[in-house]
Amino acid sequence: MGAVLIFASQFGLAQERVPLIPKPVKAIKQSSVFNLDKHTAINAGIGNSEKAVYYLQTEVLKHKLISLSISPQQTASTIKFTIVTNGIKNNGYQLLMSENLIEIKAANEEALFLGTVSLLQLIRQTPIVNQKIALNCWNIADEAYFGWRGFMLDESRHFFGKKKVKEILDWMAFYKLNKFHWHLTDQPGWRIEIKAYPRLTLVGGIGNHTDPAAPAQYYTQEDIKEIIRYAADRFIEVIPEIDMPGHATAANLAYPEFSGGGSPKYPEFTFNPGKEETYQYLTNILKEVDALFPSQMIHLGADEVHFGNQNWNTDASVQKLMKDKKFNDLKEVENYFIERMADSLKMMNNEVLGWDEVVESKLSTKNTTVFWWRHDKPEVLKKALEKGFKVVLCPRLPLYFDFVQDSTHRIGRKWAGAFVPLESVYSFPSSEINDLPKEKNQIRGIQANLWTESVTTVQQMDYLMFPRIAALAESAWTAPSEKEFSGFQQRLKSHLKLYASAGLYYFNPFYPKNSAEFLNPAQRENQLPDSEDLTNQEQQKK
Ligand code: TNX
Repeated sequence: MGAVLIFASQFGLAQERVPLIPKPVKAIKQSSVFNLDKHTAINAGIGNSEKAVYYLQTEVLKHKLISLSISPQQTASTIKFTIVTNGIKNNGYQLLMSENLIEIKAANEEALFLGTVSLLQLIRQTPIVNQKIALNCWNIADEAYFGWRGFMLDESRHFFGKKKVKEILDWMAFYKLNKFHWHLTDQPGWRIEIKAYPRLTLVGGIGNHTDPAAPAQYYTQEDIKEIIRYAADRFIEVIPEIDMPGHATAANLAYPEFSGGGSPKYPEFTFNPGKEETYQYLTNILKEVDALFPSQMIHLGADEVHFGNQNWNTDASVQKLMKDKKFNDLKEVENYFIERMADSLKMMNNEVLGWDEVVESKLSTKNTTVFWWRHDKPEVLKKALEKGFKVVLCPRLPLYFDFVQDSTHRIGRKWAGAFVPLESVYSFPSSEINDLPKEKNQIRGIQANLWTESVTTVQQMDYLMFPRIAALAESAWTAPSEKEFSGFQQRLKSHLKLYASAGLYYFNPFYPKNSAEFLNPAQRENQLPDSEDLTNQEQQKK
């Protein structure tokens, strides 16, 4: 009987779920407890772990009001950071916990940071009692499945500002997401200061999707640098998007001399591909962008040009270009434009990123990453892979976080009756996508995109992001064979409590089943205005 009990309890321990999102490769529960308090010392090698150590100190102080000091000595309660030269893969880490010592080991500082994030998740989910946090010990060995774990925010349609962006970066770090794609220009507003062309923000920054007369809102170059630094402290790379040749309305209001006109529904939508001056103008803009962003990648957009390029059919300079180059249709003009701009980026030693419309062009596959967004066009993804492009997967279904989550929700974009429930984000990518023929590493990773036509308040943003961002993180980090939705849901429960204490207006997927446990978002939601019922532009076109 005794033996059975012992066996059962050991089995019970092994079965216990480590409360981490994303789920690590391996986690074995230990029987010991590590008490973290103000006497706990941080032991770190010099010159290789400062950022991770500093992050641990500031986060523990912020969330638990405990200040940890660095000490060269190992004490009876130590957290030790070690860079190891062999045995751990580049993007992997080990987190080894025992009664007196927590060790984080990795091959580089970025991976040490990822191990620190895991430790912080354990710390934040453990209550503080008598000024001590009694951490259950785990031995964890972990590594990322995808290298690109991205989130895109559109701040042209609505502008949210530095405070909210920093908050997003905090949560991205919490979930080991590492690429912040910043959509800074589009029809309603141009949001990045360009010194050579001040009217881009002074005029182009005026208005947003709901109010064309809203006072100018934009990021100065100092603001941009501040955000980049904040992200870099969390090992997040910031990638700017300057959308062209379509979605250029705001820029064209500021500098009409470079406008290529639009269509009745999308006036002044494009830059003019027929004028040589346009290429100089946009190259000058990209040079400033390149100097600001250390990522050495710029996203050129290149999406949905056909929405508003009707004017090209009659514009004298575009017509001349078509005649000179013997172009047969406007798609060839579009390809020519994007190839010219890619040449400019190449001179700046930048990688070219673009939405999946660029698959048709002759861009160098070596230097270009295609963002596959049209989930209803799997053939475009296949073609991108066949041609040899690198790809980031961000299909509308299920990775557009502006889409409503189910039929009863009022917040989000209501798009042709399609929803993006939590489970669909969790189940991405499907085996059909995983099994597509490709070279190793051709798929760089996955990304969720938050377009903000329907997002006017931070509450609406929270509701659309949380907890779908947690599902995104696990889809990006954890190998598909290791994912399991019911386990994820269990681990998610205590994360919802963190959302609540952070004051987020999150969606509770367990409501009403567990409503007593959490705040009641369904009721709160009724107090918010309905978001706009956006029509599907593409559908209308057909
Ligand atoms: C499509 S995705 C767009 C965006 C819209 C979004 C709304 C893409 C490359 N273009 O301009 O904001 O749908 O869901």
